[in-house]
Amino acid sequence: MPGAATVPEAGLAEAALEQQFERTIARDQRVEPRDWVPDAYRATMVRQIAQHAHSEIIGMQPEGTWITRAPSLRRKAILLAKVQDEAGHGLYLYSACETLGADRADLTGWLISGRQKYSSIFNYPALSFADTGVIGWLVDGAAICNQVPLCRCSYGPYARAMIRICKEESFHQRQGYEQLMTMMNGTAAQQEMVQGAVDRWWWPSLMMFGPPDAASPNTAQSMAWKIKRHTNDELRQRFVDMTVPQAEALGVRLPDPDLRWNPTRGHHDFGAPDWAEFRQVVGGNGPCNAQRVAHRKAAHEAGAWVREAAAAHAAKQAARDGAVA
Ligand code: BYC
Repeated sequence: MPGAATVPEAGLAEAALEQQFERTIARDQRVEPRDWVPDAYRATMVRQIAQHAHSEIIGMQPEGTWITRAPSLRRKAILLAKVQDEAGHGLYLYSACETLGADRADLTGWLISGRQKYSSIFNYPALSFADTGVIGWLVDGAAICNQVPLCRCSYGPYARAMIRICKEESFHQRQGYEQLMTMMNGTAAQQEMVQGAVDRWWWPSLMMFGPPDAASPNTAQSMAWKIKRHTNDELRQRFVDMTVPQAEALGVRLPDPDLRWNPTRGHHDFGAPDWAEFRQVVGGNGPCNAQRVAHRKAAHEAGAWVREAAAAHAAKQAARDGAVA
């Protein structure tokens, strides 16, 4: 019976590969693109990295609307550089995703068709210039809390991408804070503008960490695989504890009547975000979802000729190189 022996052998080989994978995770070593991984690990990593990449790319839009309206050349140059950094983060992350066998064109297609998610936070509008500072302070601040532990993620290419991204996000956070400090030392109208932006972005920033642990279907498995190192609620708490003294130094009020220091816990207590609103936004019905995706789709279509030209150039180059060889 030809082939009969190969089935158990294949099973044996797969079991050995699985053990090797489990050993890598248990020893806190990195999984690399050449390594065998369970299908579910690959699917989880592609989901998370793609969602992260899409967030960086869609995340250019709220602040991007202020580049032409920045109040000075200096602020325009800073904002332009910051938004370009987010594009760079998207590119490293799409590359990391490709090491798992994902196709870049598919990923973009899945973003545009709504099959893959991106962070809820970018579905809110940036209504005043102060919003660009608050996005730097709170949104990049929340991103750092979430992403510093991802530098120790079990998937090597993602962990390494996170190191550089975190350095740049830290710079963005400080730059946003510096902008807000300047505005808080300005006129009453500027101070009001900052407070209004904090009121708008506080709760959506808390939602960036994902649903509460009890409603997070992926956390347990992602922690077991050392993709996530902390739960959503642990990181949300860390962000609140980090941000409260910064808000005091800035002179702004965080819009939560339940926010207070709890000496017993050694942490701040805080109110619950509106999880119904979170579900609406993640489900595609936030204030700017349609606009964000339509804008990305239009940019993708407008860029088709660049992709075609680049592919034609690469084909010509390859033919020329082939002819020389
Ligand atoms: N928004 O089981 P859970 C930036 C989804 S951009 C939308 O807890 P998980 C920046 C989740 O994907 C930084 N969807 O999931 C850029 C899952 O989906 P499925 C963006 C959310 O993965 C420009 C479902 O809900 N950062 O810094 O264990 C300017 C259940 O959740 C959200 C990242 O992408 C959300 N907020 O944990 C400025 C970080 N939360 O299974 C700044 C990388 C959850 O239904 N990602 N979902 O398809 C992560 O760390 C994790 O994926 C999460 C969620 C903590 C977000």
